[in-house]
Amino acid sequence: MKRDLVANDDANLPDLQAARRFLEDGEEFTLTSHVNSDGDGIGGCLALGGLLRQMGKRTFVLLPEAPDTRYDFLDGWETVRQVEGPPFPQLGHVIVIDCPSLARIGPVEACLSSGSRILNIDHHPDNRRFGQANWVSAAASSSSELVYHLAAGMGLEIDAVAATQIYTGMLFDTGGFRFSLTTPTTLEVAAALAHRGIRLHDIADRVFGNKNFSEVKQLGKAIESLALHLDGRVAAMQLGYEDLRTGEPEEVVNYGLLVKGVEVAILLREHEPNQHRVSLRSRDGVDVSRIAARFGGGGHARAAGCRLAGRREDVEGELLAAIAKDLPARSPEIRGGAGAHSKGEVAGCI
Ligand SMILES: [Mn+2]
Repeated sequence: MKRDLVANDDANLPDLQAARRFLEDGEEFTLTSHVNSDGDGIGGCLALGGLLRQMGKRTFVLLPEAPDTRYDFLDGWETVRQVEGPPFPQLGHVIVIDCPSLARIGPVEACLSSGSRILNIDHHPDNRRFGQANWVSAAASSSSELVYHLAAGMGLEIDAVAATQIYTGMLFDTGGFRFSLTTPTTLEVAAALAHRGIRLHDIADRVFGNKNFSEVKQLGKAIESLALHLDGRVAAMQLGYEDLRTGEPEEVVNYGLLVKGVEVAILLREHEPNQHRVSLRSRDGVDVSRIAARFGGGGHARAAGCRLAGRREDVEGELLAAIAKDLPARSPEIRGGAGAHSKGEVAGCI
């Protein structure tokens, strides 16, 4: 066991052993993640791919779409392939990272057949354990943190390259170690990675700064649309179809929670006319994954999403009606106003 192995209290030993056997048995692995892959998915795929090559395995990262250029500083980013077809390649050993269900890999699912064998690495609480092996823990900050525990448990050498990739996933999903999925173990793993000599401030700048001018202007548009509902407890923002030409920034939703007294933040992104991607964030008290699930979506308690069709006003009305049912009764201190919320807790990606 390596000196700096950090135990994950929630780690299930049979699951770890099954994951290990899966990796030892295969010779060639395709790693993939969800549509609109983020720092956790891309970082986790690249890290585990590199670690498997240490074991003499062949690995490929295949994503539903071209990887976000935000992560082009990660070693191996340029080798990431985007799925193309039909005809779709038929994959053997597949590692699915950061997906609660197989539907989340979008077009990559067409590359799976009855002969495909899947290792499922994920930290979503609603994970369906769809793999032949499942390395799943909702107690982990990120799927990348689970890659760390797996690699450490297998005695693999986590060098600065892998450390940078894993740290990127953890940093992204915890919003810079601020969100509710940040645990003592998360910080211990981050410290172990930092000891590899990775460039902490550079990574933070790449993940959270480094935006295009147009993206920052777009953020301004979203904030301009900010409106409060349900007695100031819900903040809603929207970006219309025309506003999304320069990208679809999901993290914008977090700005709604900056407002004192807001318990739930909503962002509607109209990616096609009258087709909205909905992002939900909450402080303690409202489980937005339940609200998203009512509309066919899902996610984490503090961060979730779904899709809705219709006019923006109607969609917003439906969401507000659903949220109103789940808002807890206000405590007297909250009625008193200022200082109602000391903790701004939101989870990371969905
Ligand atoms: Mn994640």
